[in-house]
Amino acid sequence: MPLRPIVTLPDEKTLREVSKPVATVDSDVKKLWDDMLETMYRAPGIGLAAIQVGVPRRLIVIDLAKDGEEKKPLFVANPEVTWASEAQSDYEEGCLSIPEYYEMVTRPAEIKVRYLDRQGEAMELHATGLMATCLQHEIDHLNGVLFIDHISRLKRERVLKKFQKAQKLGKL
Ligand code: GNR
Ligand code: NI
Repeated sequence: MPLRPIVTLPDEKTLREVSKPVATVDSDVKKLWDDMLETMYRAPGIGLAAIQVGVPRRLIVIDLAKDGEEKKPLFVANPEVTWASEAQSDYEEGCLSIPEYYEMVTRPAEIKVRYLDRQGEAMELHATGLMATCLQHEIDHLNGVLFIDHISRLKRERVLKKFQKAQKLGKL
């Protein structure tokens, strides 16, 4: 089952789940990462959390390579932010679980993240720029947090209503 369907709003029951750590990086984890990566490339997107394919595990894939560039997938398990800069940065975010909606989000400009890599080894990564933004966006997913939680309540409720209404009308 390589390509998996992406969970979108209004399915908050799934998207608000808090994902559980993986005990070990085993073949099941690697298979899920591979399916997630394929699903993300196809979407296309630059990051994906396991809960976005309905699996409540603390697993992420990211690839910031542009079209035509060599792919460089990053496989992340059980990430923990160990440091965040005081300096903030603004980036216009989108989410595969909130199709066709984009809004500016302010987050720490740089972070350090401890995680397990594809070999199951503990790693620490210092992320800046788009990588810092994307990692924070994905780690939020593991905690049931969406980027619309970082914007105004008015905008958030408008988006949630739009997706609820679209589903009622059979348009999702
Ligand atoms: O593909 C994606 N693009 C993106 C752009 C700005 C900030 C975050 C992202 S992540 C998103 C894919 C996604 O929904 N990951 O959870
Ligand atoms: Ni997302």
